[in-house]
Amino acid sequence: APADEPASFRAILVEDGRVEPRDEMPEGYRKTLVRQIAQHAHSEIIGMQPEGNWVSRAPSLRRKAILMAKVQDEAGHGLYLYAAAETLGVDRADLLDALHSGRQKYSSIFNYPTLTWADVGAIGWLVDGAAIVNQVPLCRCSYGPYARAMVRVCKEESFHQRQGFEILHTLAHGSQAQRQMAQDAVNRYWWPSLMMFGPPDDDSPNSAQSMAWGIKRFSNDDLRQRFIDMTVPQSEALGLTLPDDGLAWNEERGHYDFTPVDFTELFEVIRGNGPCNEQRMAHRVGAHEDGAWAREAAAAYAQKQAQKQAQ
Ligand code: FAQ
Repeated sequence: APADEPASFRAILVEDGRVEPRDEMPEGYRKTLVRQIAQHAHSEIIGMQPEGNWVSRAPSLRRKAILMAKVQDEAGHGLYLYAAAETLGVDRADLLDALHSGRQKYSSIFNYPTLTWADVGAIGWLVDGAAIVNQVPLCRCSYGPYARAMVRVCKEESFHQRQGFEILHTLAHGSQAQRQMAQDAVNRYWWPSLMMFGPPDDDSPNSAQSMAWGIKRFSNDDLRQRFIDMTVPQSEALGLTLPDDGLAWNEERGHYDFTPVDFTELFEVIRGNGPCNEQRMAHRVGAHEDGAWAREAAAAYAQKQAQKQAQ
């Protein structure tokens, strides 16, 4: 255990209790949580862009209304998570600065383009599906505010996953061209979705400490396997294939075998060399700059109210 670990903190972990903002905690624990929660929040906010790209081109009024609600949910998750990070004594404005200057990361998955309407289905089914598998255990994270935030987020992600599945189901049972569009989207999003779980366990510098602290409950590889096991039967229900010839049920392991993931692609995307990294960051920074007037107005209003109350 780190030298600065208070006995009271250890006692909470041993009892599988929740660490709350006022509790003493090691500095490393606080820093790790800020890193993970901020990255998670940034992912939700940047994650609005790929699907937002299709709001104005959704194929029907019903699809458009559903997609707008989904994208707004992601904004809500992001704000909710920034609030959870703020309980650790950091400032939201500083976290945004860290995102905009590239000091903090966001999920690799949002650096891929959404080329067709079927991509909206593939993101809902696969990306939200992977997010749920990763986040359900986070509902039991040792840090109370993060764990509680995850409960509501997971409920909304379940709805997102179903809407994606339903889009793909409709396309897969439509015309030949629609079927092909659905299959193409799944082919492009499958491997990047597996990369969302992070590097393999033996190449994951943060895992051991995060698991010892009860922040992560399962390893990156275990969650990746769980996602694959859950998704293969769903692909069969959709009538679509997953782009991996190596997928096969392994009776002995009780899991699906699969071809090893090419993690050089993940590391390249994290380094900034994915297909859309530049575009995503430019759009985010631009939106932040365009919003300066709203932040200034809110600050001026708050100041005025405070002055009135002081009088
Ligand atoms: N992309 O030592 P580890 C969503 C970084 S879902 C980018 O294994 P850790 C919902 C990692 O930060 C997506 N970077 O790290 C949605 C670390 O770098 P650092 C968001 C990655 O933290 C759906 C380094 O590599 N979900 O937004 C990635 O123990 C649809 C070494 O890795 C979450 O953030 C990656 N894929 O495990 C929204 C979940 N993988 O920080 C819109 C919470 C790893 O030391 C539309 N986060 N890195 O500089 C987690 O569970 C963990 O942070 C992991 C990584 C599992 C992502």
